[in-house]
Amino acid sequence: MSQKKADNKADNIEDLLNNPVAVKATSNENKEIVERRGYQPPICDVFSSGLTILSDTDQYGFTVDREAKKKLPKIINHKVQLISKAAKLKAGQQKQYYKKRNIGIVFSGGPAPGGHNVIGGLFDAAKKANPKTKIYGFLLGPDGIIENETVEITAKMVDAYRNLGGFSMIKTGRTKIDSRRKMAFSKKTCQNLNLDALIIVGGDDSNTNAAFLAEEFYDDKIQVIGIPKTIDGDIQVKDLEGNILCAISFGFHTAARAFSNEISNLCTDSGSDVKYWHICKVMGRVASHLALEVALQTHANMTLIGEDLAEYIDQDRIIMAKKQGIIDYTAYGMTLRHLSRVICNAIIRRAGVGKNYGVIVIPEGILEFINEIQVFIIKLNTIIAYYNQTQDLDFHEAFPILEDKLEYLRRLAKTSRETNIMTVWNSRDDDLFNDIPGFFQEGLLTERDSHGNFQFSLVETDKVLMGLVRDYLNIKKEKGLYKTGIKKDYFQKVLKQGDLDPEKVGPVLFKNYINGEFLLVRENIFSFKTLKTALQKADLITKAQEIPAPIEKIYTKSVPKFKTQAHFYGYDGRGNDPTCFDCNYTYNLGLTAFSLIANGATGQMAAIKNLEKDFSLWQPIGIPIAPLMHLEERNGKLALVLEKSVVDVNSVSFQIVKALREKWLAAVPGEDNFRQPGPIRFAGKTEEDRPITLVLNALAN
Ligand code: FBP
Repeated sequence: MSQKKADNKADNIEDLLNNPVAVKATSNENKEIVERRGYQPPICDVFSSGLTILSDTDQYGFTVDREAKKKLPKIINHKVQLISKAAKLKAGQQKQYYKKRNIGIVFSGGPAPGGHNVIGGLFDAAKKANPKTKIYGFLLGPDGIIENETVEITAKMVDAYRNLGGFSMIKTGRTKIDSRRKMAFSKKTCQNLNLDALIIVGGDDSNTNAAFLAEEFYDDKIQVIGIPKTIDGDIQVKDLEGNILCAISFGFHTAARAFSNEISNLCTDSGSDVKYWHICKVMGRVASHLALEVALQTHANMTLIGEDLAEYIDQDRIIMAKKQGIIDYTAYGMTLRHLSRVICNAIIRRAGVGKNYGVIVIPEGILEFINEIQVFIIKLNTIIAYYNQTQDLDFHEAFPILEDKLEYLRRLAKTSRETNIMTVWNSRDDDLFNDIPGFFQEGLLTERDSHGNFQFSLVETDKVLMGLVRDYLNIKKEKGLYKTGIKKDYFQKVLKQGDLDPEKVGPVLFKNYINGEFLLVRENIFSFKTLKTALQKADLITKAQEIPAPIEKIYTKSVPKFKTQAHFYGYDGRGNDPTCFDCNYTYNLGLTAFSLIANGATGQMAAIKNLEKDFSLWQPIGIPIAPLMHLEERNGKLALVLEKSVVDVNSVSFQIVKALREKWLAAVPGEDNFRQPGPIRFAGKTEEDRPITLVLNALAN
């Protein structure tokens, strides 16, 4: 290209870039974002006067863990605190409430839609109480506290992120403040910033951190408040009597709605080109709350719920064992093999009515509920943690490739009996482990996160399961038990078009010709050769004759093809802009956090009671974190952590999903029962403005 031509082109591009249409079309801003930023969430009535008071209540009790009592003595006796509106306080109190403060806030763990509104609510309340108050954002999660990396949050920053998803304003990280050293650095940072209070927005592990920091900072009068965040929805708090204090963590509704929209689109697609089974893995590190909500939102053909599998009892095995006078412990809980059979049976039943397609939802954490896998996870956690504690190099650095890791395990199995040092891995474990596919072994040996958690999102759970399903389907196919049902009138039409008598061929070809709406090829016909033999035996053709084309066509159609497409729904939904529910919830959580701080609380989690009800009934409260802690296996040892809440199989929402399972599987002639929730709509009234799980569970009260 000549220099002149190149210059012209550059000028042209400059002109184009400055063209108002191009400027608008390529801008980062759009109408939706502008509308979102301008939305002012409604505030709970208790905040309307700008002044609140706290009162401790004995109405709600918890079973307190002995270890929690020992480790968190200063905050263990804290009570649930009710927040109410105040018109005026006593002079001293009022001064305290409105005093200038320095407040730090940190995001911890995975992003969850609504985090920016927590900052928005906190910022608005704090600045209203005293415009001189400063809000510091710790950058990149708890590392920001340890390393004193902060930014002072300004009105401009808050306004830029109002009602928007992600944690982009100050970012997040997964570091745990779990050593004396990190604790000391954190304290130093808070003292250097002259902090009055620290707010930790996080999941179970981060709220655990909040409790330990509250205990540590107690005498320095630095208040620590937790905020229940995680798309997994596993921070739910009930008291001893089952009263719901926190129905769900923030971000859950948005992620579930985002996943549901995508999965419902797949339902539409699969029901249109009728050739794929879509295997949808949805996030949720352990609990299956997200999968349950997706089931309610989409009515996908099959949704597995981990907690349900854990409850499974194989009655046949129990009866068999009883006859032999023994107890078969393997009958309790679902095995991977058995689960693959349950899935196969559903696929075969749908195929029988001509439906070689569908949508299966698999929760990311399902393996946690499969006994045999759970045992491996715990044993390997212990081995890795022990190695890291006793050797200079990290386990994964010492054994970078799978073969090295397997070799180490092999050695461990051999020496376990002799040395008595690390006895959790014996030769039986090693044999069983060597039976599973390499990519799955690799998954189970994957690096644990900073909290010692197994990283389910890194394991191709769906691949493991669907591999077994495929094998089992092939066995069923070979036995002639997996066939595509052929619509009777279609069969009759095709045969008549080929001048053949369907009434003569039908009973020879199909096992249910007389009564069936969808015809199933006989089990002894599983190849062209066996088909030919059957036709000859019935004198429909001679040995010399070929299989007539219409019969060949019908037979070919009756042989099912199991084609799958795998999808993972996680990071995408986690980054979605929040639903109205999450916008309102999180803004009010920010206001609640400030109210707790202004009233001197510490070691509490800001929460909103009655989330399952109408907004007018939402009740901001403070929940003491310490009494919610219990002992759990982490890094191969028992550690005091906030208890995760998994799906309650007796809950109304689960029972309803269970009762509708068969309907949604739709292994009968006719249409599927898919539901289309549609995309997250920010403006206007949506059909349901809170998680369906919550709406249904509220029916129990
Ligand atoms: P949090 O509990 O920290 O909010 O994170 C939840 C989650 O999104 C899980 O659903 C998922 O298993 C995990 O984070 C993924 O972790 P990472 O972001 O480190 O890949």
